[in-house]
Amino acid sequence: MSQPMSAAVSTDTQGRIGIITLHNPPVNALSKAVRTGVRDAMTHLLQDAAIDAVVISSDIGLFSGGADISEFATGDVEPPLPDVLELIEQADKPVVAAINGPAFGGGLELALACHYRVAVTGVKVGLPEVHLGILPGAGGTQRLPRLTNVETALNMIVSGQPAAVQSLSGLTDALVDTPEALLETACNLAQAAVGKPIPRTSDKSVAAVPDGFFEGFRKSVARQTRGFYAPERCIRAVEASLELPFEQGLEREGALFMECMKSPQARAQQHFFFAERAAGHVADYDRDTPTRPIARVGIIGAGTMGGGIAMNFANAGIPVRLLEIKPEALEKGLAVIRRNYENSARKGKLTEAQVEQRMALLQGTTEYADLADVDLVIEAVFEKMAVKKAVFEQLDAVCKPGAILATNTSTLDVNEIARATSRPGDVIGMHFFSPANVMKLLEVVKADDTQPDVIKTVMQLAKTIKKVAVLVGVCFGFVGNRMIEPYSREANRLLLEGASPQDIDRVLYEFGLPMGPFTMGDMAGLDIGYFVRESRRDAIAHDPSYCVVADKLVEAGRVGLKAGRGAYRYEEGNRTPIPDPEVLDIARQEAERLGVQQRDISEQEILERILYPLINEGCKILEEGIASKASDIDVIYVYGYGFPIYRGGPMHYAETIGLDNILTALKGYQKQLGQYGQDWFTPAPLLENLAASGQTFAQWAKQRSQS
Ligand code: 3H9
Repeated sequence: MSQPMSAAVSTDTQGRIGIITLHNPPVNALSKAVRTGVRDAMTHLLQDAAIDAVVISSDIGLFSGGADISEFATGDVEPPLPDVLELIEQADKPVVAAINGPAFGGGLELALACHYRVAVTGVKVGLPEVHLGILPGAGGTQRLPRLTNVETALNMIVSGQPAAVQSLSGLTDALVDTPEALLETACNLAQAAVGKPIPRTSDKSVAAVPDGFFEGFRKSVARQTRGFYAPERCIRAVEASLELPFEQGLEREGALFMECMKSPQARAQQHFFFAERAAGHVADYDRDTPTRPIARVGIIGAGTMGGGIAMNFANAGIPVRLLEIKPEALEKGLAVIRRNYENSARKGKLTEAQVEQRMALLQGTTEYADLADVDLVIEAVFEKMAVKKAVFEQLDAVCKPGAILATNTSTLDVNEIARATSRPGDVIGMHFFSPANVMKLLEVVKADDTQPDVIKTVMQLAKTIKKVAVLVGVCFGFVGNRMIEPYSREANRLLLEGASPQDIDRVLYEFGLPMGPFTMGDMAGLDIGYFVRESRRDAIAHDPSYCVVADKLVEAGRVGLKAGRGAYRYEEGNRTPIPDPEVLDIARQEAERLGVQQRDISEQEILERILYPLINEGCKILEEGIASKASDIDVIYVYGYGFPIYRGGPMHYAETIGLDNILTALKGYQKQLGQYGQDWFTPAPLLENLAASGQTFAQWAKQRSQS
């Protein structure tokens, strides 16, 4: 008879085996109720003379997603997870973990503390704490090296990547093929262990590693861990498993865990964990809103963007019709996709058979009529309103009723595009980021008439194609590109005032971005920004200093890497940017012409001048309702623009600096800027309000939703 210890944990018996079952949907997080429940259940079963052994299992699809991250902020750790696991490991009756589904973080640590582990083949296990800015703090860094080996443990803990349970030699004592067979096998194993010496992981020793192993490992991960605080602490904790006896190793792990937990990076990364999930909580639809089935997709344009978008669907097993008007362009597009897949195969990421399966899902066409039966069509043609409208008129004529018509525009008015059709309710923006087959972000743009079921369908479809979708409203550039505008504008203005491209790039690289604005601009092509400026000269005409150096560079043929010259120069066949005095000369001449005094500019000023206007724009975007939450902006910037995740995104970063400090700095720069550019620094009313009231973005959003 099953006895609930708490709503989240129950006990049952099978003969002389006690079974503890976790039930804390959605992920069996090890919240206070679960830790208390497991501790009480263990204590009860260990005292029960009718019980010889214990099995710990789960009755939801996961074994456990680990510690309850939402409890970290409360500071309530009682009963501490390490103490509960100590109780399990020191039990004088054998304890078996029955791992039915994913076991992550504290969930895997729970299993590691048991005396035996049985798992379903294929289940993923991992210690992803590093992604939350912390390390496994319930014995994972000491027990995993003892059960597997140091190298496996280091790789798992520092990368945070999960592995299939069967690939981890030493971890499990038995594997079963189906979840149905698990409990019986676990109970049999428990029964067979009765009366035998109890194999405690803490009693095992760690196999030695060659001299210099840890230094070699540090070097091998230096690039991907640049700027992060937790990975080095993870390494030190695993080192302790070799250097110290188990108990002292646990203490060292605990101390390193607390160091990480107190770091601003942990707060930022945990903020981001919830931000990413909150992006999927959208007020425009609810549980009852239907979705439209998407079995076949059409894509207009087989260029870099269209091809990348098409690959996402083929990767997810969804057939695609790829349309180009010119057969040569179509052939070229399909050939590029094949080459991309073949490169992946060469790197061992795909098999030859998978390449062929994916290519078979991509059917080229030059006829709009072939899109008559698709459920969703995504347009990825030249970024000009007239061209887009012509495409949507054609789609309106050929697509079946109910088909979703999406545009991949990165700047244009989706309402105007929707009005080119007789069915604006079916029109939506799907703004992919380049390269579209790699970048995780998808800005989903709702226009005035977009129907809730269309929004819900596209938001859910994003998950199917492994994108993180953020719903945004219509304005020039939506969220991401609108905010990048002040970022590049100020970088250019600083160049005019005397900072060099390499100074500016270095400051942003050290802040944590993958590269600074000038290296990025050269890679993308400076002509792209130039064309955008050409299309909005009216809006910028009042400021003759606006990106003036960038304009001069383009006009001198310095369009970036592809020309071997941009904000830097490049040697033939080499992508390394080389500082070029000619660029500084151009900046000097322009400064003289405009009466701008060149000077030495501090690193702090460079950072603030570039990031604070971007944050200010974020505030305007929030106030206008273009983004519904500050955390959505953070998700867009981390996944779309490489903003360092350990700073939580620009809006979280703003709160760590203090909104009042940002406001003061903006006002200071506004005064300092002189004749040109002052208006760009006008603080957003929302920033003024929050700085005055001391409210956070989240508190403001909550208040707004209630009013
Ligand atoms: C740890 O264990 C520390 C220990 O070493 C030491 C302690 C002393 N806690 O992702 P989903 C929520 S640190 C609280 O959409 P999926 C999530 O916010 C932990 N909540 O589902 C969402 O809520 P909502 C180490 C959590 O099926 C809902 O559950 N563990 C937690 O796509 C569904 O989540 C990790 O880092 C949690 N641990 O993926 C694993 N996990 O519906 C973190 C999820 O309100 N979790 N939620 O938006 C994951 O990676 C994925 O959630 C998982 C399921 C793969 C488990």
